[in-house]
Amino acid sequence: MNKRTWGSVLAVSMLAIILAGCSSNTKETIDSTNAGASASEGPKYTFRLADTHPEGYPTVVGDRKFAELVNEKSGGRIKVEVFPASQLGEEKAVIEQVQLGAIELTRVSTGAMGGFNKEYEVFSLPYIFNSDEHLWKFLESDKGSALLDSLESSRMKGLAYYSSGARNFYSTKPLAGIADMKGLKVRVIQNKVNIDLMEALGANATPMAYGEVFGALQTGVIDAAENNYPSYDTSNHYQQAKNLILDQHQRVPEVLLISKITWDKLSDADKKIISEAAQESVATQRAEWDRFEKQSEEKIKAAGVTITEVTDFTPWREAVKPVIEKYRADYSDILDAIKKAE
Ligand code: GTR
Repeated sequence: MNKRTWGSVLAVSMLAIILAGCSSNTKETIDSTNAGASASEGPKYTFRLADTHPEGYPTVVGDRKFAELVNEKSGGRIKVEVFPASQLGEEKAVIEQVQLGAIELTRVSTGAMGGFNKEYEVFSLPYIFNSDEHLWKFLESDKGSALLDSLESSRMKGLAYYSSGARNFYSTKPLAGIADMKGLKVRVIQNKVNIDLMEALGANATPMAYGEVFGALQTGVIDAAENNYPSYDTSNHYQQAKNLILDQHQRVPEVLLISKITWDKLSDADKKIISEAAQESVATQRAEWDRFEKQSEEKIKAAGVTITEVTDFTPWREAVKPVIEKYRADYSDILDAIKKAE
């Protein structure tokens, strides 16, 4: 190459660099000023979403729908990788990681959130919701949305609630009525309300991680635990604790969370993408919940579990009244909103 050719190569290259610079500046301007700009323009992210449940469980179906919608709405720019089956750790440890921003997203039980945000303990109060319909009317109310936002003080942001049905006790020992609860060692999700609840029923609360419950039932470290039909099924607890009583003591919804550290980094347009995708994934999760819950119920019945239906909830409601009374003053405004949603 002679000097002249070198000169033109240099000039063309410089022009290319200048143009590239201009176009990237233009992009940034569009991203930060115009939320309606093409969704595929802007920073690229890959977020991890942790869930304790196995693939195919209704919450994981919801997580995957959320990930698909985020991908679609961002033109492939924001990816959410779902890690089911506690691959990233048990709920309490995952929530701590989410607070630090080390894991960006998680789906957990609001029961597990009780230890991190006092307001969330309200969901563990017994018999405050009469049905799933009542629960959802509350979750979709202004107070329900305010509770999602209130997590910001705990370094997280709630994006959406998911269905989780009613929780029932199950034991390795006979469990045909409230009197059989006396003296049972019952595993609970760790929070203060659950400990008081077990005391009111004459049982002993043993808080432990979900993943340890099967082994603890097997070795007799605990006698009993409690959960909804799908968890009782997929955790295989029904193979160890074969006495189930349908007392429906709690309806503890699930919640999809994002780390506040992650949230604060996002542009308004990306916040909108994440929020809308979360809200839109709820319909899929709820439909899958209804289907899966019936399927689990049939499986449990066919597995030869002894199931006791509760026809009169009065003795249960009476026994746990002191728990509600103890917390009523702390949660009076939330409890009023729950009552209003009846
Ligand atoms: C399930 C819930 C899980 C976990 C589990 C538990 O119903 O979906 O997220 O909290 O209960 O009892 O630990």
